Amino acid sequence: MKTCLFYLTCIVLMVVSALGHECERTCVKGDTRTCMYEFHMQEYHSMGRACFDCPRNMSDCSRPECIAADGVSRPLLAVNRQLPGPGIQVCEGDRVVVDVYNGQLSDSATIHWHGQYMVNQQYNDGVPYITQCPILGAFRYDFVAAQAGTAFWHSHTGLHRSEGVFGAFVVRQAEDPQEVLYDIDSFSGVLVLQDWDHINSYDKFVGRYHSTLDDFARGILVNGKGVNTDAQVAYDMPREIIEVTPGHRHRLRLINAGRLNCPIIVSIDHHQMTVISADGKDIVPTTVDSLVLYSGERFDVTIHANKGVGNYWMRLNGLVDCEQHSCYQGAIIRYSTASEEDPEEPLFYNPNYPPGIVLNPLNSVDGEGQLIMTDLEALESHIVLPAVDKKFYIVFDFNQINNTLFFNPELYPFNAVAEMWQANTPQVNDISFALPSAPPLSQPEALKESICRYGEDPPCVSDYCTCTYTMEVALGETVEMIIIDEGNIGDENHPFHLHGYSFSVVAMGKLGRNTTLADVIALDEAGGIVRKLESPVLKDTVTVPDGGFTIIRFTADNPGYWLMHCHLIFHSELGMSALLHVGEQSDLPPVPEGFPTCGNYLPSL
Ligand SMILES: [Cu+2]
Repeated sequence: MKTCLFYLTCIVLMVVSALGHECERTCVKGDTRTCMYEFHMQEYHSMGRACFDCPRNMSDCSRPECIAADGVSRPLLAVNRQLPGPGIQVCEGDRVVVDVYNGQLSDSATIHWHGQYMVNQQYNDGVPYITQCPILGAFRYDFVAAQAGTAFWHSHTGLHRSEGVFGAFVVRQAEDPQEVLYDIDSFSGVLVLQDWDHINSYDKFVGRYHSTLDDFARGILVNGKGVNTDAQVAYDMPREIIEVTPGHRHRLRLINAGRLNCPIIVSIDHHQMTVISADGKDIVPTTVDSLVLYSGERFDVTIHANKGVGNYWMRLNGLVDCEQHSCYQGAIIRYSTASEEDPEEPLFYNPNYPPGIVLNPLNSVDGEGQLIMTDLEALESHIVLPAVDKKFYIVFDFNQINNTLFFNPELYPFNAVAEMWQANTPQVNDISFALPSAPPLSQPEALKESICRYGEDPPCVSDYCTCTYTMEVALGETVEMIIIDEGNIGDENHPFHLHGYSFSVVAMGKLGRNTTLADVIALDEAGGIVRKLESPVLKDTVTVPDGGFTIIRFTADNPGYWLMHCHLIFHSELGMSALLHVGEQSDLPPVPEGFPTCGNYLPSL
């Protein structure tokens, strides 16, 4: 019965996806709708039978339910047999109802709406064991799309996002303050970027932490498409094509849904980009030659199709974990009257920024021609209050400890194994975040068993400390978070993401190849850190430079339990996370009727 229902739904979905969803429309003031979606999640395969003779017959690669990717056949996890999963494009104020059907053989799921703050609809944030129980069968998300801008959705369970469970979530406005800057904001101008691999993430994760496998990516995809750049012999595959109308200014919405540490440099041959929005929030337009997106970030840009009619490369070059295998990709900016062919210029890996201005460079805060987040201005002017009620120091780093998830301190401790076996543990303030046994939002008593609080001694006896690390804030307090990456190991960075809020990015700095909490505090006390309090950019995800810091501020006006974490999936799943608890249980809307419950069953003997 379940299978029959599934296929019937699929046929309906195919028809719907060919026509476009009824909510995908020009937004008109006063016209808000209820937008219904069905998400069917299932283990699936790229280059499966739906792909027929792809890539020999190139048009077969675009058949419904064919996930061609870069032509490599591998298992994955998909929603509605699509990669990326179905995009949701609605208007501000629409009610979004998504029924998630978990068709996996043995795993649970949740969906997080990255970029929606869920004010008064906290039960929809989609974090397992924090805002809801994991979905075993089916679950309905039902919320108002309250934040306009470019966002995305993804599973927040295990490695799902890494396996393909993500998609665009775009909220347009009837009256967009940036409207004068572009002529066309098409539904197809949404570009979901991701790093890509040729094995599944579970093999990768287990291989990385229980054996000696690397954690490097093997490619980059744009809207699930691209050429295999890791192959000995390259063969053609369909690329993403962005059609532009000569003479017109187009709005493109870029999303990095990536999983490993693969910051992506985006540039377009012979065209500058004007950045108009960061993480869905309007900014004073800033023209650049290239920009970097870290996992979880979004930037909206406009490009002016005012060059010679033709085809131009949009180049995507990966950094850090995308460097070892020289991961790059090309999408095509095609003028509508141009011939259907690839651009003539050679396409190759280049980890250097193209000449000109780069926005958001990796681990650099003051290079020539470089703009960082504190150089941007929010479009709507605002002043950040000079005083804060609560200040938190959040130190990200890899620690060389006996994480009992991979080491046995009695049998094979960290220091007794060869270097190739010494997997480091990503932590926050020397603690590995542990999920409680039930979501505190609806079952607050569950938190008591595992909670440890910021500023208190954690209840740990060994060098591996794990608990539900929580920062407590009263409703309405102003908060400053000084996020530091000590950078002791490697030359990585961490993209920090906070649920439930956008925050002002007031400072960003780098002290050296590595640093310490004490050094950052000393620098700050000596007046060495200037905070930008006039119209700083508002974001929900921001990079923290290696050996440096990023300082954010916000008013804690959204009560609830909000996860904050590194957005790199191996890091967050290993506990580079913490919980922000704002307000009291009485500040929350009532638990929805029939909301599922969960918990451990360990009765006393
Ligand atoms: Cu990280």
